[in-house]
Amino acid sequence: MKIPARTRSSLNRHLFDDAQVPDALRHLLVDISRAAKYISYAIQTTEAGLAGAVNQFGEEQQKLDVLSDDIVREFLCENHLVSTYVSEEQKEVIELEANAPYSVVFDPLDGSSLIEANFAIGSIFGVYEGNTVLGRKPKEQVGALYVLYGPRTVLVYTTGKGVHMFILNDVGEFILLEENMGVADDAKNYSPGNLRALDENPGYRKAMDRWLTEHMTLRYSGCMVADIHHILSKGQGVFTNVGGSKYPEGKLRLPFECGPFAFLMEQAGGTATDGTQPIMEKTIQSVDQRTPLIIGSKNEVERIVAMMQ
Ligand code: P6P
Repeated sequence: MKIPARTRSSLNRHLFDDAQVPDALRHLLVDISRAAKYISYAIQTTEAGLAGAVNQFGEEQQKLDVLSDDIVREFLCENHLVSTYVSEEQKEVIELEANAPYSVVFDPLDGSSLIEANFAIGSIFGVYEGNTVLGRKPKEQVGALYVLYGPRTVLVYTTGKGVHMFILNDVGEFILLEENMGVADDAKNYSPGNLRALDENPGYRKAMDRWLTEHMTLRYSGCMVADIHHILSKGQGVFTNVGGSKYPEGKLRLPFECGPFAFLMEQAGGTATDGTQPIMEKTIQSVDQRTPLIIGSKNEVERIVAMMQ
């Protein structure tokens, strides 16, 4: 029987036909997308501002980031494909099944402090082959994806063959919205985090002054998933979170925040560095390892690095 022409491209079908990844990786990525649907639902139905309190039925409401972590864990256990995982919500590497083929890093709900302000927040995932993430480099990832819970819930993934965006439709399926998202070499927008470092980091101050004098457009929400998605969806921009006294290595974590985004951004034609080396080349030494991050349009990243030398 001839396979019907493609009328809609689901995530599952795109992973099979376009990414052509091994079935086990496709299964794992689809399961991660299933977890994201439940997180999206939890965000929509939890009375904002009551997260982590008691709901109108007197039931204890878990904080949404704890609930999101539990949801992801449930799906990572269900498919017997995950050997270990590293979560922003867990202090140690969590071991599931020793002989399973993949290890996963994730931030189940990045930007959760913004929930009560009803800002867009997101989940970040990276996938490695094998049974450990410690000692690995982000360039070894076989998959990276994020889900942005905004006015629309979108999922963006790469497995090394470009960056592709899907939207969660009314029947709960992620449907292809845009293939091969790209980032231009020059930026018009800037997204500067950890501004408390401006007074202590002269190079960062120089970069900020230049963005202001060149009248570039500021776009910053406080959630890196939304801010870096802004770069990918606009096709240009730069996002920074660099060191200062409060966070000497910057605020963001290498394993489950900067590593997955570095893979995605390089696949989109951009770049990601800590100011001295590519994020993709940094060895993960601990689950909560922080790193400075300058990510986005190549030429702008290079200009910032030169000023911060
Ligand atoms: P700052 C959110 O908590 C987060 O981890 C990132 O999503 C975001 O970019 C950063 O922290 C915000 O940092 O310094 O602006 O509060």
